[in-house]
Amino acid sequence: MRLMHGRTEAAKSCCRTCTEAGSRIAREPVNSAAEVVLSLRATRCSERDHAGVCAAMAADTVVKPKTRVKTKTERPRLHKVILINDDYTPREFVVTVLKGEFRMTEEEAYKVMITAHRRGVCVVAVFTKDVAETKATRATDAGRAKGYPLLFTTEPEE
Ligand code: TYC
Repeated sequence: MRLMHGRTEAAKSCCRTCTEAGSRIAREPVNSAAEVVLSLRATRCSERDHAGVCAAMAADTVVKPKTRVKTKTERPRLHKVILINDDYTPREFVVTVLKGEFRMTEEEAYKVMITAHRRGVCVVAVFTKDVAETKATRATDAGRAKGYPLLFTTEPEE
């Protein structure tokens, strides 16, 4: 069988019964979203066991979808780590924590620290939820270990 303008066409048959079966299929419209390829492999055809031939026809039916399944992988939402100002933690200690936990240079860390100092808060960086929470906890714990109220929080990015 061959696909012809959305219909199948009997390519070859080996007996009258099969020709009729083929023609019947040929008259049936093909699903527009699918290409139906039917191959006849009637090696031992006869009127008597033509049911077997039809079964072979059915078994050889391959449906090849024309439409493609597009997998959409959504990126994980990022979370901000926010540094909160306080009146007690020494500036230099804040800089040290930023450098150690967030791999910042002295200059970057100072800018973040001074922004939090002046404005009350400063976004340090964005990470996946897990990483943001782990880093915020570790940085906050570093301050607590020294008796400082240094605080890092997290929140999801818009
Ligand atoms: N405000 C603190 C001080 O003057 C320094 C500081 C800056 C502390 C930023 C926390 O998030 C902070 N010693």
